[in-house]
Amino acid sequence: MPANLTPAYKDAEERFRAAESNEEKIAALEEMLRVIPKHKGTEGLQSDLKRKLSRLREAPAEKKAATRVDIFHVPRSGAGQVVLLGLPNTGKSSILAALTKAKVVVADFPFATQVPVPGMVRYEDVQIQLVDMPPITAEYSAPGQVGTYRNGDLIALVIDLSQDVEEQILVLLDFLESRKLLADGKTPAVDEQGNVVGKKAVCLCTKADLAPDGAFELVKGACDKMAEFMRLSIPTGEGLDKLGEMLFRQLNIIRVYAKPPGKPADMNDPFTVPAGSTVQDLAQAIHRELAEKLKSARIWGTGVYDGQSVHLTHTLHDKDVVELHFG
Ligand SMILES: Nc1nc2c(ncn2[C@@H]2O[C@H](COP(=O)(O)OP(=O)(O)OP(=O)(O)O)[C@@H](O)[C@H]2O)c(=O)[nH]1
Ligand SMILES: [Mg+2]
Repeated sequence: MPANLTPAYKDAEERFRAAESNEEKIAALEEMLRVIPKHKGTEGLQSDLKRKLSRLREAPAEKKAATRVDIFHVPRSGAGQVVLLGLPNTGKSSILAALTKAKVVVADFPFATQVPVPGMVRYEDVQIQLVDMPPITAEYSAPGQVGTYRNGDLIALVIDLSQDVEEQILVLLDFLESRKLLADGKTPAVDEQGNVVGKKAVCLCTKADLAPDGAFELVKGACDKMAEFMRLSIPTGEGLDKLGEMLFRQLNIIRVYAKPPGKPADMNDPFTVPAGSTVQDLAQAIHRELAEKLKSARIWGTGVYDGQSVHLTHTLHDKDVVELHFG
């Protein structure tokens, strides 16, 4: 086996080994194929995985009762997935309770949350998935928990400003760094094959209403790998109306409205694509097979005149309206 497999691959492989149903095995194999470094050294392994996958896909359907679900695998939904990370009782569930419709347990005792619970945070016309998590401590984190963080797009550290912030930072950074989960705010951790290993992280500082002077500044000074810091308070509402915008910005995505030729665009339902995406990338995101037939596009938005015809390599901007012409 090649030695240069990534932690993401090894996680998926671990899930494959632990899988009890074909459905779980197929999901794990698909993930392994998605994240496996693509180079000559892994070609044999790639075809091996593909063979296993097609054999499993052809296998007769299993009885439902045999299916066991990995509770730490949270299927992605919306424009991006943000996963909370914090010590017990720091206010993680309270953030979901305030900003989403998810049914979470908020309680003044530790370990109130025992499984991940996703909810949707709205920012303008975009829905961002926020995942409440069980807490971690210096001694304990649930075995499947790392997988949830690796699967997400962004990690949000939750630090309770009313408690010892330095101790919390120590535990959280140790958890992230020992598992190579953390990327630098600016340059992501990339392995030899160019695969992004670490995740971007932001820091949500909770209970701002109870914070001693200087606590927020202390957090900012001690976590230089965070992309952004935000003060939050449930009782005073501080920061709550700004969180959606911050997550949208840090997810580094743009929304684009697709317009059928000769008809108005549906301005209520944007596609979201990574910032820097081109017209061709958008077509791929909408429909892989149709994308091959894409011939030209017209754009209303940033840096163009209304309805300008552009090349397929044209870089899109947030809120562009795009009319795709297929041949
Ligand atoms: N004063 C104040 N209390 C808060 C704030 N946010 C949460 N709390 C309280 O802190 C306690 C813990 O809140 P939770 O949201 O359950 O904390 P958690 O991080 O989800 O806890 P675990 O699930 O055990 O990890 C509850 O009593 C909340 O009411 C805040 O901004 N200000
Ligand atoms: Mg909780």
